[in-house]
Amino acid sequence: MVTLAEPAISDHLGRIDLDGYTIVEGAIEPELVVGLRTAIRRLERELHVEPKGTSAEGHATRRMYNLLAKDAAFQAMPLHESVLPIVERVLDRGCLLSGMTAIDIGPGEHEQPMHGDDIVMSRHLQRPHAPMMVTSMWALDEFTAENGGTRFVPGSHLFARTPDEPGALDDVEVRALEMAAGSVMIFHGSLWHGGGANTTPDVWRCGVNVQYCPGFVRQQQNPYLGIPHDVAATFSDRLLELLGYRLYKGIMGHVDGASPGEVVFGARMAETAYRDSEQRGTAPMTGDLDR
Ligand SMILES: O=C(O)CCC(=O)C(=O)O
Repeated sequence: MVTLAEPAISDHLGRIDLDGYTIVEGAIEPELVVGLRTAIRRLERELHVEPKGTSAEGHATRRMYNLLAKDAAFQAMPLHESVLPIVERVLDRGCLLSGMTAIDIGPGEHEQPMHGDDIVMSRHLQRPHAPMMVTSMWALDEFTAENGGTRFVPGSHLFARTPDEPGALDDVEVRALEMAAGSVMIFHGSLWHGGGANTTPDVWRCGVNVQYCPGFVRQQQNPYLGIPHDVAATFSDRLLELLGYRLYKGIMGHVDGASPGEVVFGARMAETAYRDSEQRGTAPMTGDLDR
């Protein structure tokens, strides 16, 4: 595992600003990589996961959503010390887990259409804009140009256009993400990218997208309904916070004045809208929001 000290975090942030992405080499402990890959392949068998057959999800790709409800092994991912400190600096500590998807690209898969992960929000904001999503793509197998390593366009998070516009891809440099199992690419949600074609006869490419969004944005995968509350009750406080069980900036997401976590888990996650942030001095109207 890479322990991220301040100079390294600043380097990664600089790369994300400039190029739209950074790669944390050797980020993940080898035993965690093996454990996650084993869990994914076991669940694929047990749950009879088949390609979903859309152009976004693929015709030879096994995808699984809502991972935190499926196996306790996945709880280590959103909190990982080699990734989360970078994401928290791009967004802020109130960021949310937007979703986690296992993406196992099989032989014969075609290229996924190029897109930005925050394309839904880009329709409402003028590009380029601040990231409305930050994606960490975890390689659980080696990623190569042949087995479906993610294709991406460096610097495209700064483009005013989106990749679906006619001719948008004509004059851009498309790279294939090649990285060893255990490395993680972290990228700005507006970066143009897509899963690669798998031209190998028999090599699968297993990756997991762990995606985060600002605390004021709707999560792509709904954890409040997707993760049974007795399962969520076993999660750490920080993981519950990342799922949105506390309030963003002391107000966003409240349920009749209480945090969602207080409604579901009681005192452990209690927070009262307006009052608690005023007492902390971080209230939106009267305090220092950044404290
Ligand atoms: O599998 C990949 O390499 C990228 C997947 C992706 O970008 C997506 O599904 O949104």
